[in-house]
Amino acid sequence: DLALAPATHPAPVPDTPRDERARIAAHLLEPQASISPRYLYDPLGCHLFDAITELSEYYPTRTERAIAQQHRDAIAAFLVAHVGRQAPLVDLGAGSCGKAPFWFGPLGCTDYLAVDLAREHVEHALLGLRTRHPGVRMRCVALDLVWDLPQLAAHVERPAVLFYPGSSISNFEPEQAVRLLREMRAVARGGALLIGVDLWKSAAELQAAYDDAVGVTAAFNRNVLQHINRLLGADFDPRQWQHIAHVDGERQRVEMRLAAIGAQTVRWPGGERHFADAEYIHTENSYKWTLDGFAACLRQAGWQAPRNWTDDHDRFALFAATA
Ligand code: AVI
Repeated sequence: DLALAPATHPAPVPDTPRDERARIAAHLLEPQASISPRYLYDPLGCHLFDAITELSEYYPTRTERAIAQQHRDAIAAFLVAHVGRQAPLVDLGAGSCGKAPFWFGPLGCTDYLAVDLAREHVEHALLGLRTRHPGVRMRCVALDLVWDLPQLAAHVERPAVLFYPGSSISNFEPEQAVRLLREMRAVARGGALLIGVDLWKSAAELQAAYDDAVGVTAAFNRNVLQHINRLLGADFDPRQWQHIAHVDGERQRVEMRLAAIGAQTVRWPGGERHFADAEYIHTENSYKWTLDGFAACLRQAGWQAPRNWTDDHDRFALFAATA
């Protein structure tokens, strides 16, 4: 199991654009260069991620959906037993709002709060949803979960079900995950949590899921360089970088890397970095949990009575817990 961090962690402080550029540059200049995974999600990156979720090798999305369908009644019964019917449903990182409506009926939801950084994207999704679910009040709150999650409490008036699917929690360091889960608990106002969590499995399955045959994940990863070129004014040539998915058994995570194809120097206003042939930039961690490890993480964040539902191969889990 992953070692969990101590009980309190200060929230990071948000950047101004200049700070943001300085921070991106500083990470590129560290001995082990890195780019934050947040920069994977420019508009093209969002489309490429949607395409990833359709790949035969990328099991999480489809497996999570199957678990929800198979265990819908039991999961809803657990949540309703704690919060009652008609509790607000708070969809964290809602995106196209594709997953939450499945739970409207089972939870008797009449109040839906979609939370995402991309307000326009969510507002557009809500237009269609409103006509299909006229009895549900729908609101959108645009905020960055990493910096601003505690602010969400002002928009939640009573005990709510917080919904965080897709194992997005995987892309945080375990100690950061505990901090976010603790902040979620404060937002839930005594309600409950429903969260999707990817599980540790064979290196071969993970390798395939993060380095698919068609190369969609490679394009998703390389696209981060175009995004950094725009943000920083850098001159990365994405064709000169190879996508690598590295399975780290000790840390129970998959690392995405971009390795230089040939020695090269990347320049931006006020800085440059030389990369040797095969030297890599670290772009993402995707932590894979064990059932016990994630239950411990929930408890450490103050959540109670964690329960989980999995698929037949224990590839993925839906966890529910009470605040
Ligand atoms: C969004 N997140 C849960 C995905 C994952 O599996 O870690 C991002 C991703 N990276 C490569 N493929 C998918």
